[in-house]
Amino acid sequence: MSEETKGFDVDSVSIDPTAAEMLGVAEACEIETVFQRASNIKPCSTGKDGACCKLCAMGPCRLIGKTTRGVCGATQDTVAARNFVRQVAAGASAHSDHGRDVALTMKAIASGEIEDATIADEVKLARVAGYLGIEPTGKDIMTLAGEVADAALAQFGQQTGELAYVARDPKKRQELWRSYGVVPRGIDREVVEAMHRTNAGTDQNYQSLLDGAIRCSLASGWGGSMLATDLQDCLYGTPSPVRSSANLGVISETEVNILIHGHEPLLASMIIDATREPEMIELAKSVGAAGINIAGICCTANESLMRQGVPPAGNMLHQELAVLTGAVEAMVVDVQCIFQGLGEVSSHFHTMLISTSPKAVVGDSIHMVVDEHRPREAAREIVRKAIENYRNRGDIHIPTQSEPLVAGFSHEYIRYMLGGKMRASLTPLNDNIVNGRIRGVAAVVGCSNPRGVQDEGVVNVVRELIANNVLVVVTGCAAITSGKHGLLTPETMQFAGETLAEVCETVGIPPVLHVGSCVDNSRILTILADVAATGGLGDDIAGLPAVAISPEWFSEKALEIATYAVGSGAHVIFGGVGSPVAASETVVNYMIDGWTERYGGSLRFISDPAGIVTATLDLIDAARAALKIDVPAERVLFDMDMRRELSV
Ligand code: NFS
Repeated sequence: MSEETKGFDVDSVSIDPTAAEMLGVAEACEIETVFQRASNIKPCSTGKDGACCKLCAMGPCRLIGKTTRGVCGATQDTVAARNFVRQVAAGASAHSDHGRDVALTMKAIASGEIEDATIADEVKLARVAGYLGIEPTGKDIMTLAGEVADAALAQFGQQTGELAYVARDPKKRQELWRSYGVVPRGIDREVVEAMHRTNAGTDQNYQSLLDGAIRCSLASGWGGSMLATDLQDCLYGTPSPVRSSANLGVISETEVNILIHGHEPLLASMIIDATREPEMIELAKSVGAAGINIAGICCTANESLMRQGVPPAGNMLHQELAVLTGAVEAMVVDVQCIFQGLGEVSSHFHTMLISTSPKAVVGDSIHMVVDEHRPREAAREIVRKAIENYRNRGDIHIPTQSEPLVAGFSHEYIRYMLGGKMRASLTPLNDNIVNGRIRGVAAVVGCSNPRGVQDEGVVNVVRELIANNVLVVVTGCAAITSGKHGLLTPETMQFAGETLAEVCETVGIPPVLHVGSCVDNSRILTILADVAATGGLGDDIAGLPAVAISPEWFSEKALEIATYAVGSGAHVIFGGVGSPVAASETVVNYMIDGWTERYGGSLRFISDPAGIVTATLDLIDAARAALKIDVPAERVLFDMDMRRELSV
C-alpha cells in the first residue's frame, strides 16, 4: 500500500456495496480511483467557499482572515458573487452547447447530409415548430425539421428581444422577469455577458451580479437545455415508460461489453443500433463471445435508457469502477463528466477508451473524430473495434448486483397517464395535491460526489420524502442512484406514505418517476408551468408546493440548474459539500431571503439529508398554507434503524 492509501476505507465511501467490491479490486491492483484521490486531496477551503479571486494578475487574492478586500478593492461579497456567476455561466454553456449540437444534427438530417436518419416523433416536431413561431401544416417532414433547426439555431445568436420559450412560462413570471430586466435575449449572449460582467473591474454589486446569474441560467433552462430536450425527443423519440435494470451487474460476463458515457445521444444511439445488427452479432460470436451487451454511464445512460431501454451500469462515480471489472471492451465517451482518471484506469486493462467529440480529447483515449455526416459508419467501426478487443480480455470481476427499474416518464407521458390519450391533462395531479393525498412534489436531481458517501444523500432524501407523501421526480445521476437502489419500480410504493401510495396505485405509477437526463430538468420546468396553468394551485411556479433538491452535487452544471430553478420560482436545496459562496454571509442570505422576495424561489445549502428533508417539508407546508390547502400532516421520522435499512 502506498503512503497515500493509508487511512482510506473502501467500505465507508458508498452505500452501494458494488463500490467497496470494486475498490477492493483497485486496491489489490494498486490502481487509483476518484475515491482514493478524494481521500488524498484536501479541498482548498478558500476556493471552496468562493473566497479566492483569480480574475487578474494583481492577485490571486485570498480574502480570508483580516484580508477583506482584494488588490483592486473587491469585497468578499463581490468576489463570492462573481465566482458563482462564472460557475453558472460555465454550466449554462455546457448544457446549451449540447442543445446547439442537437439543432445542428437536426439540420444535417433535414438536408440529407446525415445518411439513414429520420425524425422519430413528428407530432412533437410540429408542436416544437409552434413554440418557435413556425406554421407546421402542409410541410413535408424534412422541410419542417430544417425550419425548426434553423429557428432553434437562431435562438443562440439572437441579440435582442426575448427567447421564444419564455412564452411557455406562466404570464406572471414573464412579467416579473421583464420588470427586473432578466428575460434572456439570446442564449450565447447571456453566457458572454455573464463572463463580461465578472471581468476584473466590471460589475461590483453582488445583487446585480446575481441577477446576471439568473438571466444567464434562464437562457439555458428556458433556452439551450429545453431545446436540447425538445429536439432530442423529435430526433430520437419522446420517452415513455420502459423497463430495464441498473448497476454494475448489468455488465455481461459472456458478451462483448460496450459502455457509452457522456451526454450527447446521436452517436450513442447509432452504436446501440449497430450492436443489434445481425452481422455484428455474428462477428461477436466469431470471436467467442455470446453476443454484444451495451450499457451506459452518466447522462448518456439516461438518454439511452429512456428511449432504448439500455441499462445504466452506474452514475458518475461508477465510471472507473466499471472499467475495473476487466470486462469492458470499449468505453465510448463524448463530453462532460468524464474523469481524466478514466484513461489511467483503462490503461491497466484491455479496455479501449474511445473519445469521439472534437471538443474533448479524453485521457489517453483513442481519439476518433467522428465524421459528423457519417455517424453510422463511425458507430459500426467502434462496435467492430470492441468486438475485436474481446480476445484481449484478461481476468474479470463483475459484481452481481443490479436492480430492476422503470424509466421514461416524459412530461407528455405523465399527461397521458393522468388524463388518458384523448384528454391528456395534469388535473388529477393538481386535484390530489389540493386534497392533500400528495403533500407536494420534489425533484431530486444532479450528481454524485466522492466528498460524501456515494448515494447516501439521494437515497435517504428520496425514501424519506415518499414516506411523507411527497411525489418525487428524479433526473441525472440522482435518477441512476435511485435505480441502483431499487427505488424506480412500482413496488417502491411499499415505502410511500399511505395517501401517496393510494394515488400511485390508482394511476399506476411508481412514487419516484425517472424523467430523464440533466438537460431534461427542463422537463420539470415544463411540468411546473403546466401545473400552474392547470389551475387550483395559483397562477405561477412560485408558490407551488414543490422543491428541487440536489443532495450530492459536484458540477457547475448543477449550480446553473439550481439558478434557473430559482429564477423560475422554485425553492432549491443543495446538500453535501456546502455553499460555494460561504465566504460571504451577505450573499448566502441573499440567495435565501433576497431571491425569495424577488423571484419567489431560493437556494440554500444544507449538508445532512435529514436537514434537507425537514427543510423541504417545511417549504412544502408553507406553500400549502399560503394556498390555503393545508391539511394536518404528520412528519414520518426516520430513526437509526430505518436509516440503516436504506442500503441495498
Ligand atoms: Ni448532470 Fe449528467 Fe451526473 Fe452531475 Fe454529470 S452526468 S449533466 S452534471 S454528474 S448529474
